Amino acid sequence: MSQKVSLSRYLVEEQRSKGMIPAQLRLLLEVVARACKSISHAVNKGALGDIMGSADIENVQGEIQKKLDIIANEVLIEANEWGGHLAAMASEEMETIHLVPNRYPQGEYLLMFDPLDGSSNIDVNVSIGTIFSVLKKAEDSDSISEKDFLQPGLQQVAAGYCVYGPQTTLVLTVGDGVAMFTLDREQGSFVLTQENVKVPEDTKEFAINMSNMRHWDAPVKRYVDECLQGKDGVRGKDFNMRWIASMVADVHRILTRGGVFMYPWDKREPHKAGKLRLMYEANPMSWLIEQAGGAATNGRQRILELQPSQLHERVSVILGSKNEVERITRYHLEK
Ligand code: P6P
Repeated sequence: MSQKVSLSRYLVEEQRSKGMIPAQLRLLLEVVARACKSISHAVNKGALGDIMGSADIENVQGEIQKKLDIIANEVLIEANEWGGHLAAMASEEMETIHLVPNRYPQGEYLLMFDPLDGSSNIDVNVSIGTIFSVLKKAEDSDSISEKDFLQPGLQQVAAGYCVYGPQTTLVLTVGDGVAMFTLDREQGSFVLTQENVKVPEDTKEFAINMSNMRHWDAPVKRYVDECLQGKDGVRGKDFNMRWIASMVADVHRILTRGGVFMYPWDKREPHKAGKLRLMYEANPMSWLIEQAGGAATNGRQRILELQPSQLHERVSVILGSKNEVERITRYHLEK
């Protein structure tokens, strides 16, 4: 039987062969992976632990937090504070950035995360996940502030997610392709189960919340209508549809078998660019998709090139199989 490659061994060998994972970044990724293991353990308890349901607290997004949202956020904060690899953290669940306490040494990395994406699915036992993105602080930056985080997605040095589903799988890129690690619960470690992940350039599967159809902009409606016309329409093939309402699960399916995911701007809240957050949802997922040969735009621009103006800003997201994303983007640019 071929020897199992642990996450730690993968990171060491990647550094040895490609020089892309310096020791502090390796420590960061191992700490985040351990935090995800703890979150997976809490999620898997379900109703057996006092962790289901709402915490009856509203977060910065105006959403009522689930108990597990708070638990996951605290696990990530506590795991990353003491290691000396971070300067600061930012989370979907916290209005402002979280500086590493003075009692610990400061590092050069900035960590952003959505601690538990898709948490509306917790109580119905549907896959959820943790999304994370890593940036480097500017060399000359001594007092860290929110503006240190406002870097385009192209500046990321690592990004990934951990999906808590039938398997707990960590998916990671440091800019040298995408690798997947499945949690071996007997050993308690993440084991490499796929590398050089590739998203097929074409697909017959789209993901969007169809209940918002009447609110979509014309290019999105045109694209979805053509998919629904199937082989008798301009696309000449039938399409399937999936919507898990958990971005991590939908993106994992696309990285595994292709597809296109859309959460576009719509007329419900026209002043908002979209529902999903740029810094800790769209940017890490877009980099993973691009590293696997896919594409990611906001309908008009490459997501990774967008210059953020605030920590929790939202963005329209169209990502997945390259040829589908290019078609949808073309429809937007023709409008
Ligand atoms: P809707 C989960 O709340 C999330 O942020 C993403 O994970 C998911 O893709 C989307 O929102 C689901 O939104 O409007 O379909 O419930």
